[in-house]
Amino acid sequence: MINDEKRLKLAIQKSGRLADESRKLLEKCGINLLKSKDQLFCRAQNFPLDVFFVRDDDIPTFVASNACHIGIIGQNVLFDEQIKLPNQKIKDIITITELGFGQCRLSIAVPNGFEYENIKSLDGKRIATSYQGLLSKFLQDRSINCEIVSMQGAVEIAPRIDMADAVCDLVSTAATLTMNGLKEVETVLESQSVLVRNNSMGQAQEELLARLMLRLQGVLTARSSKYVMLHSPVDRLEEIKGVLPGSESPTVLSLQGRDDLVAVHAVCNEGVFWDTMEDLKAKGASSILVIPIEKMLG
Ligand code: PRT
Ligand code: ZN
Repeated sequence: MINDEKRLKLAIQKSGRLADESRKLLEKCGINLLKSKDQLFCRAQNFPLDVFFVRDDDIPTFVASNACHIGIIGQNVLFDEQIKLPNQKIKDIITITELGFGQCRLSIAVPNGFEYENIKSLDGKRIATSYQGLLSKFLQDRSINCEIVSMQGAVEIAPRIDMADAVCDLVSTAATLTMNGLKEVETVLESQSVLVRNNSMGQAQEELLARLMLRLQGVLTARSSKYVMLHSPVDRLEEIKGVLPGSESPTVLSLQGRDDLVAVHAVCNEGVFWDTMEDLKAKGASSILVIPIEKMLG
């Protein structure tokens, strides 16, 4: 029999915008999940991890109550619940790391015809939102008085049916706002998905979490890093090394039969964009290869 006390429990979104990326991240950490569509719980095959598939709004409660030790959630949901709910254990949930997916912003938007000058233009207005916690704090911090109209979805239609004068909703491309004749005027929060933890887990879980974090950091660092290989004229080597973004000590190798050229291999920790490559080429580099890195450790 498997000892439950020696397993780490993770809550992720069952279905929705964060579900696929959360699962993919676990796969990249070498953790295999066998899950049929409506399963609520899954025991990982090759790591002492149990995964619970729940609605994103329930993740803070799962983690706070120690039903799960860790969770993957959007900051927008986490912060909103932390403001709204009196439960101290929810307030005590800690963010371990940002995960770099599910990026969006919580914004206030008004109808195109609304003459908006600054935040004071919202004083006395009705704002529809599913994020009462974050919105009321944002307004309170700026001494703006509004009536908050609480809605669970379809917030963007509220001004059209005269339920509200403005909305406060999540935006990624802004296509939804545009389609509904709304314009963004204030950003309440920039958000992305994060890995969170509670403070109630035992020593066994702390150790498993440390093991998981090593893998996760490897995946996250690798994702933002690239392996660059190029040929550099010997007399321009220093100049070329200077252009390689975020690489500390590139490997320099001789090329057989060439004393004017060397091969340079480097792990670049920052984005390698087309303009970096053009810059390298302009400095005399040739045969430039930029390769994604799958995993990195140490
Ligand atoms: O069923 P469950 O409760 O688990 O899911 P849900 O329906 O509450 O959430 P879901 O799956 O829609 O979103 C989960 C999380 O994804 C959110 O909490 C955010 O952290 C993140 N996220 C990232 C987004 C968006 N981008 C996003 N664009 N969540 C929602 N949207 C919606 C937004 O509400 C609006 O309706 O997309 C529309 C706007 O998109 P654009 O591209 O037109 O601007
Ligand atoms: Zn939800």
